[in-house]
Amino acid sequence: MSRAVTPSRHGDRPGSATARAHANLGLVKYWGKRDLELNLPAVGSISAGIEGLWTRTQIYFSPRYERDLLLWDQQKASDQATARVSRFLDLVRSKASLPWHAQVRTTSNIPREAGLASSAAAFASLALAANAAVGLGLDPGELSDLARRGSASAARSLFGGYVELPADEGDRCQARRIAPADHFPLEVALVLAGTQPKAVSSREGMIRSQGTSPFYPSWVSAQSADLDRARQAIMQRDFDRLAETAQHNCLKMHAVAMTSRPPILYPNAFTLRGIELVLSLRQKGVAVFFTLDAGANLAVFFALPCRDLVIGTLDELDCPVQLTRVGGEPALLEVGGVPVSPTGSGQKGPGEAEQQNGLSKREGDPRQPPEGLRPTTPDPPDGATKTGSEDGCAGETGDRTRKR
Ligand code: 2P0
Repeated sequence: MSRAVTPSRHGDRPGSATARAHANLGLVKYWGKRDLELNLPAVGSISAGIEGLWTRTQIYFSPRYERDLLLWDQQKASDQATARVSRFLDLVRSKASLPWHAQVRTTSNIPREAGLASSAAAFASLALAANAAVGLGLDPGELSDLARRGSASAARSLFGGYVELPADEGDRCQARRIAPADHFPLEVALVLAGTQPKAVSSREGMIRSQGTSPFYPSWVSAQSADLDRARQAIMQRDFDRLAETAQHNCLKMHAVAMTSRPPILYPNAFTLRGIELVLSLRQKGVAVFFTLDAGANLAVFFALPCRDLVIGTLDELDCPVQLTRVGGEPALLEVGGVPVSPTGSGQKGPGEAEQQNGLSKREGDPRQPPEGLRPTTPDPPDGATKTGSEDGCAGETGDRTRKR
């Protein structure tokens, strides 16, 4: 699609806009590509938007620029990262029949390339801002299709709450919202077990897995059943069904990664201990489950009544923990210098002012690796001996998770 645009129609700052988008974490994972050039997924996926992880992107197209410039937190980005953004902007320029280059400035509280969906938030916010800056007028579905070309998971960040990106046939693939976050409100503890950039990117990992893991074909063939289960669980607010499906799907994805040649190991010792702790809570009937993307950081989803129990148990890890929830509505903040956010300020999104680093002091710095893993397992905190039913946080009986 090519639409002639007039960037100068936006006031006295032609071709500029700012948008915010959030990270999302796969509950049913995307791992594999059907088309490398068009970045089409080989499998469908379902994600949850993460309220506390966001990226804010400002874009400014101008005939004065000779090339694209990318600034990350006011620092010039690497040539590689700039080239990736430039390739994405070529798509926008082609759709808009616009020759101008752009300056792109991002601010984010997400550790980069650490399995916390930094590229999803980055390309979703970039797509949203670029669309507005050049007046393309793409709707959310079309925008998600565009964002997918930058990073497939970015398609899911064009919507908050629970989102599905199907593995459609053809050369398009748009995400769609399954349910808003308040349909099935869940809390999330992000256990920051390793926030350094991963050794193997998702893209490289997927290509390697497709070519070498003996389990890749069965991973692909079982995916639609997992998608059906997770979709139904979300619609029915069935915590246990979602928990079992998400955990199993996560472990399958990592089994495929681990059995690639050379192997790809994203979890570390902290991650594995965290998984053990979550599984022990689940055995006691606590409404909690884990997942991890292409990185060591563990995402622990739980029902609100279980909060103290879950946090107290995760405390054993001595890792920074960021508390947040499912959410993550994207927002267009300004166009041509004119605020357009729903709040009217166009300046701060939910939690932005309070969470410039995404963490309270107690929770530590997400960019610092945790200190050593404790050698022994201490007694569980007081709450950990309770069963779910005693404090209202059992998998199927907690207030927030009861089936309708
Ligand atoms: C997911 N991941 O569903 C899975 C789980 C990583 C592991 O979506 O190559 O960074 O840019 O399209 O979008 C990460 O995938 O990969 C991802 P590209 P992307 O959350």
